[in-house]
Amino acid sequence: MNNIVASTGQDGEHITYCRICEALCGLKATVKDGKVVKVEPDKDNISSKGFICTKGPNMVNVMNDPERVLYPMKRTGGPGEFSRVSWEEAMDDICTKLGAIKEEHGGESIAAYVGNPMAFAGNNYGMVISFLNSLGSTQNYTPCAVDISAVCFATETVLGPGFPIPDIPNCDYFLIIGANPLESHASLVHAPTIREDMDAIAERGQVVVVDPRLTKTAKRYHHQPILPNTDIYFLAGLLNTVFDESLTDEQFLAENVVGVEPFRNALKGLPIELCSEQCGIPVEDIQKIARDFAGHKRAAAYSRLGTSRASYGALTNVLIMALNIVTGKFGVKGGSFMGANPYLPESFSNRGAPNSHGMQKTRTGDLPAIGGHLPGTVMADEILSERADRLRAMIVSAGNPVVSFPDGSRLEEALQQLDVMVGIDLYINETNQYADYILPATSFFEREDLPVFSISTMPRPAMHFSPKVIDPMGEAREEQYIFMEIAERLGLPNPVAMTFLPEDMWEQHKKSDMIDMLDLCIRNGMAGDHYGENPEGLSLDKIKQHPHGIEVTGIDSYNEWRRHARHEEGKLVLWEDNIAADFKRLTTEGLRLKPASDQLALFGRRSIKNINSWMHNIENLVKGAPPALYINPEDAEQRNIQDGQMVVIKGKNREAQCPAKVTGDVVKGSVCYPHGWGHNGKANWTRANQTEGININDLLSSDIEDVDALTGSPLLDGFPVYVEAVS
Ligand SMILES: Nc1nc2c(c(=O)[nH]1)N[C@H]1C(S)=C(S)[C@@H](COP(=O)(O)OP(=O)(O)OC[C@H]3O[C@@H](n4cnc5c(=O)[nH]c(N)nc54)[C@H](O)[C@@H]3O)O[C@H]1N2
Ligand SMILES: Nc1nc2c(c(=O)[nH]1)N[C@H]1C(S)=C(S)[C@@H](COP(=O)(O)OP(=O)(O)OC[C@H]3O[C@@H](n4cnc5c(=O)[nH]c(N)nc54)[C@H](O)[C@@H]3O)O[C@H]1N2
Ligand code: SF4
Ligand SMILES: [Mo]
Repeated sequence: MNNIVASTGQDGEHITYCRICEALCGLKATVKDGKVVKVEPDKDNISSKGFICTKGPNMVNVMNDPERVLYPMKRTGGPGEFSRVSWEEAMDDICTKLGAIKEEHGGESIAAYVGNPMAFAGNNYGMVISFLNSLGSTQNYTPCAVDISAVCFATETVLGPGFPIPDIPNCDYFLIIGANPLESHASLVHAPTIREDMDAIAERGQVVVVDPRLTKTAKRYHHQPILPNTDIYFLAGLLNTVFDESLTDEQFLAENVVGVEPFRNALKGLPIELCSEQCGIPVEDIQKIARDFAGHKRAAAYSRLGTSRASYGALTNVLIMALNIVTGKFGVKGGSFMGANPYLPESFSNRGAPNSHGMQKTRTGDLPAIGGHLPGTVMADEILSERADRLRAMIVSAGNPVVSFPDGSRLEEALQQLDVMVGIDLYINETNQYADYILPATSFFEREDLPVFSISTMPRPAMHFSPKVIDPMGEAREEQYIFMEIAERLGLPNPVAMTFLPEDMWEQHKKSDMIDMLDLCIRNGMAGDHYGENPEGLSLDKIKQHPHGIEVTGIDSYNEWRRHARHEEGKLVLWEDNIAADFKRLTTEGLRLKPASDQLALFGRRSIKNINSWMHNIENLVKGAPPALYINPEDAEQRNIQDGQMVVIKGKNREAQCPAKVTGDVVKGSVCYPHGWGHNGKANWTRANQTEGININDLLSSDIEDVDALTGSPLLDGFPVYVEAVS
């Protein structure tokens, strides 16, 4: 193994890792004359073993994109019209305005939205929440409501905060519900080699993919089609079969679970015939999957986006956890378990902790914060509200909510009502085009990092440190230093120190940054070196000596859930008020936003060459035909729609036109179109603006009555639309 790497900015090969998605693939970057000129897979990376996708190398084109923002920019005209200013001028004005808003209207008038790429930046974790708290603000928005809130809700309700992960390396039956890991490279489970892992499972057992579309993953393994937004019924059908046929693990339930009886009784309100009719899967097929799942000693049920933004997304994810639990496949080899987090100390315990959900609610709509994240669905309302402490200032870092949330056109109107808006980004995008200032961020090649978010989703825990490959280009700065400077200028404590240390230590750690703090946590953590007490343990220095990654050992991952359990006796909880209320809603009201007989259920897709809204300025990734609306041949025939013809999709508040692709890959009654497109020409990405996709989210709804009451998540998959041919 080649452990000798060039130091920051030096010509030669640098070992680093990709931070575009959760796979965190190992990369080898070649630097010449101070620039990254080539990116290849790091064949020696202990997790990704030489796997990368096309986006990793194309990140160099993002970094070197002539349209990248490399200097602080001040808006000097309409949306998207900016001129270069100095950091000093930008920071002076931003801080004066934020200070005045806090003084006059209170901290709650100031919000932040931190987008997806920051989940992979070890330099960001939790820091923005601390920054807001020091201002007296709880207005922390993220994409969670369009992503993981349902999972977070379910996990914290049943167990405690964290993520349940499937033991992919060891299971023999892998039930995937609403995820497409061969294109997404897996979410909420770190699995860069997931294709090899799933091939091995298929060899020794079975991989079943429940999806309304014959995806790449479904095609390779066993596909079980389902109608969008009906998984709640499919899962109720599975669980009823498990209970009715006594496929439960009674000993595990007796020792470890409370609330089984009321949970089981509630399921009786959803008989399997009803479940089958609603989700479109024959009774025998539901029963077979239940029997096969329970019958394999090592089986794991796993789901991602396809179940998370559904009309009962939170309850659906409770049922997925319940399926793993009642069949005795939770916390065991080959089942699913709570990922270990080596940043936590050995003494960590959640015993007796309250459920954080609903401790904070949105001021408009009364929707719960999930894990401290407010649903972005209400941002426009919060800005446009009449209340004295309405949102007047917003910092958007690494996000594009105008495109990533439903009804973005309304958010665009609202953003123009802010007194001050700051963007921190690599680009001028559809959202920060309205900012007063855009501050230039570093790409991952220009900063050091450790995995933080992903570490507890690793079935095979491993630590990777990446030094900076090159110094920040232009005047780009890391997000943490931007927030630290704003805090200092406003006379507030260092948000990084606030995140990790008790108050009496903040002054002493005025200049400490994220990597300093993470080192502290690792060394004191459950796998740490405890400053010499455990010489075999981890420290940042030790991790740095292993540029291709180092395995985290000495953690009993399967039993890790026990220290995360909130229940006073450390048990799993299948019944509480929120679950009861949602079961009642489901059995009395049925599905929210169920398509009428002449409507179709619109759901999304991802493709390997794209990541959400932001790599569309790169020619390699967007060349070719624009995205099309996939429609089933029967639905197309009914509407006189020919393959390739333009169609109009009519959503809640708006309509849009795109080409149709007639294909049996999507189930009858549904249509499929990806999100992240529809660049409206105001952002300054020339190539992206030439693409012909539409912003599908603008057809969907953020209205309070349309979102999931338990999480504030909008319905993104299964939204009812009308589709007609354009003559
Ligand atoms: N190439 C690429 N990779 C990515 C991303 C990207 O944009 N591009 N995004 C990253 C991000 S931010 C995330 S969160 C992850 C997401 O990771 P995944 O969840 O694995 O990604 P998706 O492709 O959205 O998979 C969701 C699947 O659910 C299916 N589905 C839709 N509606 C339903 C339903 O009602 N029921 C069921 N059972 N299935 C349904 C869809 O057809 C789709 O195949 O991917 C990450 N990786
Ligand atoms: N209909 C529909 N909508 C969806 C989804 C869906 O499946 N269907 N998926 C949802 C999901 S899972 C997610 S995660 C959200 C994503 O939603 P967002 O996070 O709001 O949006 P992104 O498109 O990821 O935009 C990321 C921005 O960060 C910038 N950026 C990239 N790297 C960095 C960096 O290192 N630092 C800084 N400061 N900026 C950087 C990019 O230029 C871009 O402008 O979209 C959601 N929206
Ligand atoms: S799968 Fe692609 S985008 Fe994701 S981390 Fe690996 S190289 Fe990067
Ligand atoms: Mo996401």
